[in-house]
Amino acid sequence: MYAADTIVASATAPGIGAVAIVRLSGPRAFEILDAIFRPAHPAELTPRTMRLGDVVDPATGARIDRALAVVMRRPASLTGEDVAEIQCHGGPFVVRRIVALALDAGARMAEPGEFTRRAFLNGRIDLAEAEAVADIVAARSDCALAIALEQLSGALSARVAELRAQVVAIRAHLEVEIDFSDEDISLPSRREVGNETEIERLIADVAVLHDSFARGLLMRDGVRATIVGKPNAGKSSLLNLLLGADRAIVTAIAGTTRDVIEDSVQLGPYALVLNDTAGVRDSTDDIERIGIERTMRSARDADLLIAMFDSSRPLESADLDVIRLTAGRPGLAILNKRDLPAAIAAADLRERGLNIPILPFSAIHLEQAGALRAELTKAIAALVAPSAPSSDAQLTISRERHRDALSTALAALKNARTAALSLMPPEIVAVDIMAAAAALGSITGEISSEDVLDAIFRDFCIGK
Ligand SMILES: Nc1nc2c(ncn2[C@@H]2O[C@H](COP(=O)(O)OP(=O)(O)O)[C@@H](O)[C@H]2O)c(=O)[nH]1
Ligand SMILES: [Mg+2]
Repeated sequence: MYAADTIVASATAPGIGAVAIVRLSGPRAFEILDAIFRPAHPAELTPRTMRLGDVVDPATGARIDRALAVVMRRPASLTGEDVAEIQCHGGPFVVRRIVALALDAGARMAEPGEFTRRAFLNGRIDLAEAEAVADIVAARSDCALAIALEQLSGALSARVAELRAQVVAIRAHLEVEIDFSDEDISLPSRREVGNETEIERLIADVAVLHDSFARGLLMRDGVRATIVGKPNAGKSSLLNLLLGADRAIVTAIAGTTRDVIEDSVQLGPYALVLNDTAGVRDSTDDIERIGIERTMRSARDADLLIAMFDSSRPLESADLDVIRLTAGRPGLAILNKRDLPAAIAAADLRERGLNIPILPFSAIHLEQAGALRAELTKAIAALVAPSAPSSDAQLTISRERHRDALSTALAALKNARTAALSLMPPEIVAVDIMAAAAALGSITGEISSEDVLDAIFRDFCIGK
């Protein structure tokens, strides 16, 4: 299906850069390029070959910029349509002028994500791959990039297609039962055909992919860690050390940090979003009390807790509160200020029930940052590692739309299982089976409504 009109937009970010790209796609792309671009050495336009020339205003003949142009013929192009691109100098005014010339020559301004949307509609990429394009643009860490690239390469689409094919195969078995149910011939019983075991295995496989969402989200958006500990334990010092900057105010006055301070760091392939907090203690100061409430909220929402203890001071009730906060949660304990004479040791924390790894530390010694980063990287890796080492356990989904589609498929398969087990007529089981197939198909866009497409491509920028 080809769009009738030709769209244009700057494919590069607004602002000043060395180069900007103006992109045209549609049936008139070459004609419009021809109208506004004069090659320096006239010759046939060879697809995928850059040509030097001038962008000119066809109305006046005035030169607008010296630029490179390239064309890609349909269907082997980004959008599956004829595509022309002009690489011009990266100034906002130049770009606006060239886009305006293309509009005058008959193009229409592209909507956000319209190039990618056309690529999808023309079968160049499926919906999951289109979403991966947006995820690559939004990636903030190596692992966010890695899952987006995996999805762009079609690994997720292939897996979903595989699952869907299995669902359709069950449907085919049911079809046989439906066709022959009126006839007086002996069919293998449904149990022999194996519908239940097949459905059972499918439920398990779909669940594995569905459950990878928690991990995928951590990989895509980063792991949220909250630093908790009593005032003066060294939380803000730790944040500054990890960020390599004086982000939070550090003083010897307990209760200096009032609000939650957030910033993020790269740790190996991961992004870690750090929250420094006011600290855990009873306070009569109103502002500090609000800060402490926020500490508790941040700690509750965190993926990982960094619990700080001051080794130079005896344990207090606030430390015990911190130990309680870490119960059953992924975390790393820092036994700080080990450069000072020790009042407590790791064993004291263990005795009080602390059950996460403990790192003896000194936040005022810069050279310790490496050890801290290594420990934190380990803690994050444990969090995002697949729980089951099965072959497709590495495959992760990272979009709510995919998770929701998989939940729908899962629920439909479970209904089908119930129906099959209670020996419902095959027609009834088939309804649920088809619902599962439809839900899986919606991930790659086999079945997709305009609303779904609008919601997905709305998040793209213009020119993508
Ligand atoms: N000797 C020593 N002092 C530290 C260490 N870490 C932090 N401090 C000091 O402890 C005080 C409180 O630190 P701060 O980071 O503000 O603690 P917070 O209240 O937990 O945020 C400051 O004077 C820091 O310089 C450490 O490892 N050793
Ligand atoms: Mg502080």
